[in-house]
Amino acid sequence: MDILKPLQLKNKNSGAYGVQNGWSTSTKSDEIISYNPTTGEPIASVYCASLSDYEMIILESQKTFLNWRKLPAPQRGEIIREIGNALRKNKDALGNLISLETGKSKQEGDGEVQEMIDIADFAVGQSRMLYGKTMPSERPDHRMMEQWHPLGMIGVITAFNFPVAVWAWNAFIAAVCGDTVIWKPSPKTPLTAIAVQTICNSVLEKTEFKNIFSLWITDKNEDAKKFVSDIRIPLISFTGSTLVGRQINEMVSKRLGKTLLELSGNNAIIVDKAADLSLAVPAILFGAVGTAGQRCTTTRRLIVHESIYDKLITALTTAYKKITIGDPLDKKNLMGPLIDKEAVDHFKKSIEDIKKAGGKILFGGNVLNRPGFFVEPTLVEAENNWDVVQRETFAPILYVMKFKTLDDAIALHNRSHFALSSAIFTPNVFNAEQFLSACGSDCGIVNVNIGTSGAEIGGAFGGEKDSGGGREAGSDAWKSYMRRQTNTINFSHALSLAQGVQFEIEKTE
Ligand code: UN1
Repeated sequence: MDILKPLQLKNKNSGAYGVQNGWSTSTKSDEIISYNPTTGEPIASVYCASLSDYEMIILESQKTFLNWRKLPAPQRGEIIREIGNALRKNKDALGNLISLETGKSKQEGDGEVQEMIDIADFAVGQSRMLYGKTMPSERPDHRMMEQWHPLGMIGVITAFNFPVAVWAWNAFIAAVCGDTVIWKPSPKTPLTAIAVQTICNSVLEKTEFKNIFSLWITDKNEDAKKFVSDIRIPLISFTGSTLVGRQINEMVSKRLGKTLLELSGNNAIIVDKAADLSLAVPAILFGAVGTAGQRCTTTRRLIVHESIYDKLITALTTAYKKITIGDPLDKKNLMGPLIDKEAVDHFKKSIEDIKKAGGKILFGGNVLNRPGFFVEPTLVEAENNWDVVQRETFAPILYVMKFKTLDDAIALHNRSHFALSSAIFTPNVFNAEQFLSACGSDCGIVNVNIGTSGAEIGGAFGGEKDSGGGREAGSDAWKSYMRRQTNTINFSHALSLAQGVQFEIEKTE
């Protein structure tokens, strides 16, 4: 296939990088097939990484870490700068592959590569800003400070929906912090992972640090459990469902390891009575329909002031009719397929549950009768407390509900197990500030007059409650990849104890 060539992908690819000579040559294991969700047909296959591949990857990564941590952080940043440049060169080809393998639109596929480039640039700057504080000591001629040191080998488990950007948030920041990274991508998107590893290798092969990034692709639950429970990996960063995140958290906590969890969301937009609908409508559309509703930041609930409800529903249904659905590689299409049959089944089940609960379908609700895994973007009048509304269906279903007062809207908004991303559309500064205040949205991401999805990398990304509590990407998320060390240095020639404690042995003449 032409799309695979520029990225050096073959019909059968190795699913493990980081063994002694680079890619594993083992062909004994099962093959993982990558399917094109637009047609349901196979694209190419990958040899599943074996447990012996895994052991070798761990050893090589560990060896690399011992030297990588000694390289001054700004020099580590230089290597990430070059990887960012290699991604710039491959943006179009990688964007195509993301679109082919995940079914997201070409524009969004390219956007995902741009997100990688942005975080690479950010990481370069961060490499000169791994700041520790100094604090005044209570003792004379003492100095106190803190330093940040790398943790070691970081395990990164990513989901199919953002198959490369979320890896880059973790990997580039962890790398400038001095960690090495072992990646277990979703077995639904193995090809994009291999392509990214290949692009990184084009830079790393020229350095002494070939194994700062390694890859092992497996679809075996048992192997994933081994990875998560491996005491040699101090931090597991996981992006995926709350259900799996909870299991991972238990396994990692048991060994007192650290986790960074980016889990499900049930993100809502509040549309206030004087909201500018020319801003709100396109933001709702992108939030609910972008990536076919398969972002963790997808807008799933719409809480609308009763006075503008009819007007907004009319504007939305008119806009929904114009959404172009089809081959995501064709730039005229705004929406591609869901990832696989299972996702379509979840969509169907939710539509059934909506009907049973008495929900009114205002638009869509059907699976499209064509090859691949296409469904209609769907608008439903629903009640917040219904089970189906409370769970995250990874599909383009938007639940609409009304409110009278902002207090009611905020209460409705926060009545969810999840707390990832949220937004309000209002020109009213009082209402906007109330939503941003401690008594407002309980989410990790809270926006005014922009939608819930499409966050920039500069901020810390993550949510609260069942959304996991982790923070990745910008701001001070780098601290998750490092261990903090507190230092007290005495330059007084006398030993004094803190808290004024006296502990002296009586002097005998
Ligand atoms: C995800 O869906 O897991 O904010 C990540 C966004 C993207 C990242 C989404 N920048 O929608």
